[in-house]
Amino acid sequence: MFEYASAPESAPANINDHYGLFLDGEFTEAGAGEKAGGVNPATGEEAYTYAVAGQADVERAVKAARRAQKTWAALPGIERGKYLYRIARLLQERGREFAVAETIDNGKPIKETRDFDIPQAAQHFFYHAGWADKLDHVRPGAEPLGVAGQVIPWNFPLLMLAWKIAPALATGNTVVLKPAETTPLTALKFAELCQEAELPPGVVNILGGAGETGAAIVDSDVDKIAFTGSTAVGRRIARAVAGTKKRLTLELGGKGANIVFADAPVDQAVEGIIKGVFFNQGHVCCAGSRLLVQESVAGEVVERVKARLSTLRLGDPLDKNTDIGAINSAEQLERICDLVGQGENEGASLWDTGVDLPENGFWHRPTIFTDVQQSMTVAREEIFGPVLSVLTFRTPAEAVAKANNTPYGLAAGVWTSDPAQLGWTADRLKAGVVWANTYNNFDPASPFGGVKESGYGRESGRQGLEGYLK
Ligand code: TXE
Repeated sequence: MFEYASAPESAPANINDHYGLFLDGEFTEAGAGEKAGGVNPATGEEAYTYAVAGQADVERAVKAARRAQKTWAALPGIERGKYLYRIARLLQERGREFAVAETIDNGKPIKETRDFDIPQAAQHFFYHAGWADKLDHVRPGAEPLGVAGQVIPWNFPLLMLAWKIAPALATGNTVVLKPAETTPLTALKFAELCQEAELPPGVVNILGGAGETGAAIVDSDVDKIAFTGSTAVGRRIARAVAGTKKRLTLELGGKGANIVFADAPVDQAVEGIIKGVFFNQGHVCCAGSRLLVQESVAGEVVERVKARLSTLRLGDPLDKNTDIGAINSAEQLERICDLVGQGENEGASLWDTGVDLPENGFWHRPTIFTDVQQSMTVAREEIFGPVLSVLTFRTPAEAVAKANNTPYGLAAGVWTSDPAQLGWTADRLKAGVVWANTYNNFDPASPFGGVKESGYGRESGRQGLEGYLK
C-alpha cells in the first residue's frame, strides 16, 4: 500500500456541478444534449449531473480513438510508459480527493476507497507502465489490437477503469470507456487527470451513459470489447460481437464458495469469511457468498462470525470508522431485498445484525442465512449484497461437489492447516481464482478471471496484456 503525504479523510472531493463527455481530449456536451444525475447512495441526493452519450457521440469518440491510435502505438514503449507513470503518480497525489469522490458516488466506506480502491488503481498504472517498454522482450513483434471499447460496472468504479485502461494503453491501444450509470464520477475526474498528464487527445475517451450507450459502443467500429458486469448483459454482448472482427473478454458474475475445514485457523477464517462477503457491501463479483463449513465446526464458526459482524459499524461512508457503507442504488437494494425474501420463503433461517439503518439513502443490514439447501435461490443466485449463505459438508469430496455446483466459476477460498488438503481441494475447484487461507486479495501481477458462466479472458498480469495484443 502507498503512503499518503497529507490530507485527512475530509479532503475536498472537488466535484463539479456538471461533467461533459470526454472526447478527443476535451469535455463536450452530448449531441442530443441528454443528461443524467449522479446520486449519493448514502443520502439519496443528487450530487452532480453528467452528459449521456448517444450513438453519434460514440461514433465520434471511436473515430478520435482510431486517429490517435497509430501515433500512440508508434511511440517507443518507454514513452508510453512515462504517461502511465505520470497518471499513476497523479492518482497517488490526488488519492484522498479521489477517495472522497468515490465514496460519495458509490457509497462504500472511505476506509476502503482510501486504502484499497484508489491505491490499487494507482498500483495498476505503475505495474503496466513497467510493461510498456518490456513487452517486446516477452512478446517480440507484439502488435496492439487497435481501439478497445470498455464497459465497466459500479462496484469498483475507478479500479475497474484502471484494470481496463492501463493494459490497453501499455500495449499501444486506445480506448473508449463507459463507466456505469450510477458511478461515472471518478472516471470523469480521471478524464481531467488525463488532461493534467497531457495524454495525447483521443487516447482515452470517456462517455457517460447507461445500457444504450454501452450497446452503441459494442456495435461501433472498435477492435475489442472488454466488459465487466452481469452475466445477462455479457451474454447479450457475446451475441452482438459474434461473427464480427471484434475480440471479446468478459468478466461476469459469481457465487464464490469459501470452504472452511475443521482444522482451519479459526480466528483467521472468521475474518476471511467476513472480508469475503461483507467487503464493499458484498458488491463484489468474486465474493465468498457461500460459506461451506465442515459440519463438526459449523455451529462454532457461524456463532463467531455473527459475534464479529455485530461489532462492525454501519453508517456514514465518509466516517473513517465506518465498516459497512450504503448499497449503491435503489435498484440494487430492491434486487437484494427480493432475493433475501426468496431465501425466507424457501425456508432458510435469516439472521441479521439488527443495527439501526440511517433514514435516508440505501442500506441493508449484514445478513446470514443458515439451514440453506443447495436448491435454494440464496445458494444459487448472485445476490451482490451483504448476505452470506451457509451450507455444511462432511467430507472434502462433498465440499468440492457443493462448491462446484453452480454455473459460475470466478473465485473460491480454502481454509485449512493441512497443505495436502489445500492442494487436493484447490486442484478440484472449478474457479478462476482460489485463495488459500485468505480471501479477496488482489495484485496487479496476478491474472484474474473466470471459468464457466463467469466469463473468459484474464485481466492483470502478463496474461491480461495478451487480451490487448494480436
Ligand atoms: O449490471 P449490468 P447491473 C451483477 C450483480 C448485479 C447484477 C445487475 O449480480 O446485481 O449484475 O447489475 C452496462 N450493452 N453484476 O444491472 O447491467 C451498464 O451500463 C452494453 C456483477 O448494474 O450488467 C454498466 O456500465 N453495456 C458484476 C455495465 O454494463 C450494457 C458487476 C454493468 O451493468 C448493456 C455488476 C448493454 N446492453 C453487476 N446493458 C461483476 N462481474 O462484478 C447494461 N450495460
